[in-house]
Amino acid sequence: MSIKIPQLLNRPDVLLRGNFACAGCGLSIAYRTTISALENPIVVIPACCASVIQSLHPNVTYNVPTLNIAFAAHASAASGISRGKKRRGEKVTTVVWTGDGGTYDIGVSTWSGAAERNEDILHCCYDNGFYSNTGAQRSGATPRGAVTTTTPTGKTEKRKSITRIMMAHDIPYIATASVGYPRDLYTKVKKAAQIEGYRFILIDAPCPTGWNSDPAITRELGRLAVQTGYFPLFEVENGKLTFSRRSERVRDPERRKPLEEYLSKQGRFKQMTSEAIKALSKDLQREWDLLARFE
Ligand SMILES: Cc1ncc(C[n+]2csc(CCOP(=O)(O)OP(=O)(O)O)c2C)c(N)n1
Ligand code: SF4
Repeated sequence: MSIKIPQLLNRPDVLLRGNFACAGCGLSIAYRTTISALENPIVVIPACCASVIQSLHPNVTYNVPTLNIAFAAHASAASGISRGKKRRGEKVTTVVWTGDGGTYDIGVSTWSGAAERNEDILHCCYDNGFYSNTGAQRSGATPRGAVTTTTPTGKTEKRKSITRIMMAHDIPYIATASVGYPRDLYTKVKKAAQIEGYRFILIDAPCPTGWNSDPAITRELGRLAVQTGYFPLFEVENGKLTFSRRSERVRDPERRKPLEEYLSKQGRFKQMTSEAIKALSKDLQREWDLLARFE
């Protein structure tokens, strides 16, 4: 019998039955793991799949206080909540919960301002690498070569490095995590919750519907992303970067699983030629090298 996080924590589930998430949805695993780790969370959600899966009014499947807000307003709204609660002496964790569209693209101005002011906010981005709820369009997080409805032959540009953009804001805590390693994600959220100021966690969250992958292998895809070097796990504390144990292990490209093992399990990469895979590998290694400069 499998034991679920709420049972382990002896508290009610934060995401109730009857939600609209697709089978194997990485976002719902990421949400449940993250929000379960927090005491008194208040969650601010802009337009994205997370605002859709909660169900239709008057029903709601989020079991914590939640504010749905326009795309370009998430971190501004969260700033007001965080300051208001502090003024009243109420101890809460104000969370911004966005997709990659709301973090990499639409919504940059709101979080960049809040990060520059070092607002007391935990910003979590579940990254599925495209705009899933509006029909799988490309985003700044879409990797080179991936098919989306607006890149039908594969994206020709590289994926944006949101963590390096965040680093330029000199915020106290940045981490990457994956639904493939929920314990690592849980530990990082717990750590972030103890820190004051703007904190950012990027969570690799496979989307079987948009990636055209088997819903049963969502966690496996998360682990493969790390083991192939596609998605490095690390933390940045006050500007100093440390690769997490599982990524430190595959720092040497020779020790990584072949990238093809990860790509071949997703329909969005099916059309990639060996040249295109080489170009993607080059992007990935370049990002590793740039990150390593911050160690
Ligand atoms: C200013 C604005 N532009 C566009 C939209 C339409 N829209 C709603 S959700 C969405 C995509 C969200 O993508 P992402 O943040 O990656 O979350 P996901 O859908 O993948 O969960 C878009 C383009 C909108 N609501 N507001
Ligand atoms: S489209 Fe993707 S991210 Fe959205 S609910 Fe379905 S599996 Fe989750």
